[in-house]
Amino acid sequence: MPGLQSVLVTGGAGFIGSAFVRHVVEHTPAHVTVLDKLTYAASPAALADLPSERVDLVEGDVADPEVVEPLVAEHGTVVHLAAESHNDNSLDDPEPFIRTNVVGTYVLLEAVRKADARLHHVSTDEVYGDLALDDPKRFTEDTPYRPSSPYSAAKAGSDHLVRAWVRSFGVRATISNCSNNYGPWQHVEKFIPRQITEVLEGRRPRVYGNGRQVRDWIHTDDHSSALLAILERGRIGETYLVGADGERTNLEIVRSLLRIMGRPEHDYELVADRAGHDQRYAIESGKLRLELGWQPRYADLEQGLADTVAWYTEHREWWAPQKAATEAAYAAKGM
Ligand code: NAD
Ligand code: TDX
Repeated sequence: MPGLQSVLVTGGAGFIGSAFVRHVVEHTPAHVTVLDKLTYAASPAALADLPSERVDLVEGDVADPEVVEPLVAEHGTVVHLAAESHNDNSLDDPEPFIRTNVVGTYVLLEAVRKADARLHHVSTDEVYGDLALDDPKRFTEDTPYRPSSPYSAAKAGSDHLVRAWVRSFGVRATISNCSNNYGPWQHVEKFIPRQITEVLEGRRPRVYGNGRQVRDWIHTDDHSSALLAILERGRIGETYLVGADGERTNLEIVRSLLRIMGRPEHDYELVADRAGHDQRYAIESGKLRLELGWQPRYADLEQGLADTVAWYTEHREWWAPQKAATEAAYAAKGM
């Protein structure tokens, strides 16, 4: 596509969305409009230091066609990140996950179809279900869909809708499925920020089940550069897997965080397991690397974790207001 001039980013006040907006402002001349419902997960503060002439924030629901249609028509290019994103919440109440992730994507697709806009849909590797711990395979673009949780099933549904709109209506869309992200501005409900902030509050990290589950970690800055590469150079109708070879067990991550934070490596607690807990995710990202020349910058996960610990240590005023309510909800479930 010709140089990016203007882009609508749904969910752009969230963890990954705000990182992507920062990346676009830094690496392109484009104007960015963020459409975000500003749920409990949003952090408008993450956008506050960006130049106001480059970024607008519109508060609204991606499932509301009256809000979405004029914005899509005005911008012509959309990157879709708006979603309910936390597996544990989807087990407590699936309804918002269906509304935002499935119905929201449908409403956006109809707006994109009417405006003949370009769409990039941001999804997750969890649509593929999980791999066994002793299985050497990794997910590829051809792995069959087999989601486990209401969250991942709703994301799988959204991916299927995008593919159907490409095939049936000729919508110009790409899809990416990324592994677990870490970095600044991630809500304290998620694994890495939860454990860092538990230690900062003088408590012990809390690991579900036996802690042997494997996640494939990537820094949000690397996810952002992948999203821009796909938006600018990806082939319409294609899916790209995004990952940075960051496989670790949950216990390995907790031990690394404890080491970085100067605490004994065994100083964690095993708590109740997540229902239906996926065992292992792992991404083969050769297509993205070979076709689009993408490479992660954070090759060293330990360095990325150390940077993230430093960020949470310096941003207590941002996360502290969310922390007590998040922990109270976990405590009620024995997690
Ligand atoms: P997040 O929960 O931090 O942010 C989601 C944002 O979407 C929030 O700002 C929220 O206010 C907004 N939002 C929610 N419902 C909305 C609605 N109905 N209308 C408009 N905005 C709404 O999530 P995240 O971790 O930044 O994830 C962003 C996207 O990336 C999601 O689509 C998620 O499935 C995908 N993803 C996340 C990861 C990860 O590790 N976090 C990995 C792969 C893919
Ligand atoms: O306190 C905890 N203790 C723990 O052991 C929490 C919050 C999590 N865990 C475990 C569960 C998982 O095995 O850590 C792992 C990571 O958990 P989450 O941060 O909840 O992430 P996950 O369920 O893997 O999903 C994440 O990656 C894929 C994002 O939340 C999704 O939005 C994304 O699609």
